Amino acid sequence: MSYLNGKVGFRDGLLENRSVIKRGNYALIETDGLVKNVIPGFDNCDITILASPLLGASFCDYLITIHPNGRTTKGFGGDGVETFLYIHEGDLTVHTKEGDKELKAGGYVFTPADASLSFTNKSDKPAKGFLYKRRYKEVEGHKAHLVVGNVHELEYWAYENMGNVMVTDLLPAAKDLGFDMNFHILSFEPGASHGYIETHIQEHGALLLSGQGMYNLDNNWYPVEKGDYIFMGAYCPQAAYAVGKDEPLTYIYSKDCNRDSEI
Ligand code: UGY
Ligand code: MN
Repeated sequence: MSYLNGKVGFRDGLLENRSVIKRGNYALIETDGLVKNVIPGFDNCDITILASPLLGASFCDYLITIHPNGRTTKGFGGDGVETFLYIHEGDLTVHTKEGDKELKAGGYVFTPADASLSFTNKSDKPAKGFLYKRRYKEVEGHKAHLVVGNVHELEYWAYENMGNVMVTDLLPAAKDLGFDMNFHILSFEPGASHGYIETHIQEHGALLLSGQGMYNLDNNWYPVEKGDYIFMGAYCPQAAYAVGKDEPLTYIYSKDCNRDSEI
């Protein structure tokens, strides 16, 4: 059952679900089973909290549907918390210190920790997004800044010299130590895969935007598809094969960067 897939009430088949939760290590969360969470400060929005510290993540991820006239009433984040919003369907007006910015599908906004994120859906259709917040880790002499963009206007390049895997960075963290995290998009043509099973300290929260694949999480293989969410905790071994015929396996994901480990 989920308000997101329209499957509610009596079910024809057995109760079954692909979600797997290994707290602190990884989680695969499919759409079926997700419920709405009420969060003060959001008007006329449906929100589901995905990753959180209760799952073992140092950040929070959310699915958000902003209905027509839906809006933030007090700003999200700020006071040391940075935020990011990616819109995968619909239009949204974001209110920034540089004025109002119009996000279309593929649009995104990063708001640094000294400002909060606010928006209004002025359109007559719902806007659907992937929302993120994290406590910012400062580093002397550097500072993150507001970023507004659209993934359809970014340059993509071959991932680790593999022409059937494309990647892009949504934030300028590779050139700016002020950013302590980045968002990326990775896209695997059917049959493509990572070149190795990664093991690294960084955490990820990934939303699958298209396609199907087999995902390795801590050396367990899981079928995955568009709409699934994956949390990968620090040091969780991870890799994917894309399967299917026509559609690439594409996901947007966060990754912390540019900071030493705490001790
Ligand atoms: O950037 C990354 O660490 C990315 N390659 N990880 C992943 O796709 N699971
Ligand atoms: Mn990784």
